Amino acid sequence: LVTSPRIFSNYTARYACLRASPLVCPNQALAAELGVLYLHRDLEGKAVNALGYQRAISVLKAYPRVITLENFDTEVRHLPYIGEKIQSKVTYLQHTTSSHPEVEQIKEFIRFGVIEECQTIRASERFWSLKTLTSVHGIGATTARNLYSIGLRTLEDMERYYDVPVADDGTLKLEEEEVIYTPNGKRIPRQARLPDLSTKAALVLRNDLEASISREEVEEMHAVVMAELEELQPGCVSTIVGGYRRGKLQSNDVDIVFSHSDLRSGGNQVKGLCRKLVQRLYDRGLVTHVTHLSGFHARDAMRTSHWDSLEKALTIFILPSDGTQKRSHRRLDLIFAAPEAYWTGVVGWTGSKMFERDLRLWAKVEKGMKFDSSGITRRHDSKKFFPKSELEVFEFLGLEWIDPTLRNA
Ligand code: DCP
Ligand code: MG
Repeated sequence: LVTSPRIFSNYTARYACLRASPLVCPNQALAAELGVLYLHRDLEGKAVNALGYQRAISVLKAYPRVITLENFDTEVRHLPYIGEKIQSKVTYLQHTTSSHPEVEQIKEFIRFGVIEECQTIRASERFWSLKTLTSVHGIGATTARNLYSIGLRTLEDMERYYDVPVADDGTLKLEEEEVIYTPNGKRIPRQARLPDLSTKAALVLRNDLEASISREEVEEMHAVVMAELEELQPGCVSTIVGGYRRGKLQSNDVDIVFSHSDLRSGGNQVKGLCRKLVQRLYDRGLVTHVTHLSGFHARDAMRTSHWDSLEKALTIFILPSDGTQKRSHRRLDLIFAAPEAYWTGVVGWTGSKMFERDLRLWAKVEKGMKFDSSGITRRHDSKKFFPKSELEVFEFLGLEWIDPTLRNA
């Protein structure tokens, strides 16, 4: 795949949704080094600068050859978001073009195999602390900087700060009201509501939640969830989306888009199903925590900033123990689309993040459409369109087909 010239035909395009981006590219080490600069800017809250690096990395991921000093001068520096500032005709894009990474940093990497600023960043205690603190689920860069400013540096500092109880054997434990995980169905305390994943619980579960998930386990989780769903509502369809669908061997979480196969039902079979499924998985001891459930908290109804209007639940899930292996808590995102919104849901959740960002931008700027996971809306008259396949989503938006495994922008 990496060497096939055809798949790279669009590598000069400004929009990530026009470029074919393989999982592993010929300039992977450079992308990783620039990734340090991206992460550093992101942790420090420099969003525009971070996006500049993110865009440059994304462009490099679609470049078909190993970058050398020669092709850098003849070609690479002229790619979008790299090298000279490009005056975009579209004012919407302008703020992103002014923050491209320094040409010199890429050249430095070609010459020396490292970027000096990255060395400095890697040697900085602040960088490692912020990275460590944000590794806890639910702790973002802003919170991490606040925690750092009051003296927290390590996860142990966080445990003390959040008052996580330690058991006699030195292991961390969930507080009584949070003891809800029962891999072999032993003990499920009755609770008035599904437990949120508190920062405290995230700290206790951090080793589980930080570990990556094999494709085999992703598939097993999917099968278990589908079996439960089939009992609740026969005839549902689903696609595992996210990084798994893009071919990643190890995922950080599992994302599944669901719908019902009966197109004539008008979505009645799907309405409210997300909640019911989560409750059922919880009753079975499969879901232990819920970090977000659309329509669950009263305050959700007030929020209008959701990035789509599909029913979804972000949960913590654990497979039942089969007696031979220890099971780990995993993040599991369940997304429910009405039948007509299934394919926009699948496209909208397959990613990558940069692919999705540019897909929305492309639809808006170039096609006068609003794309999101719940459908496509023509901007001037608000007419809604619901493509009947994934290919139709691409065709409708005037895009060439890009295989999911080439959406790793
Ligand atoms: N997505 C999005 N915007 C969100 C949430 C999700 O565009 N607010 C899309 C893009 C993501 C996909 O859904 O690629 C899944 O999101 P993840 O955060 O799970 O990321 P990945 O699945 O791509 O990688 P991994 O889970 O392995 O980290
Ligand atoms: Mg994912």
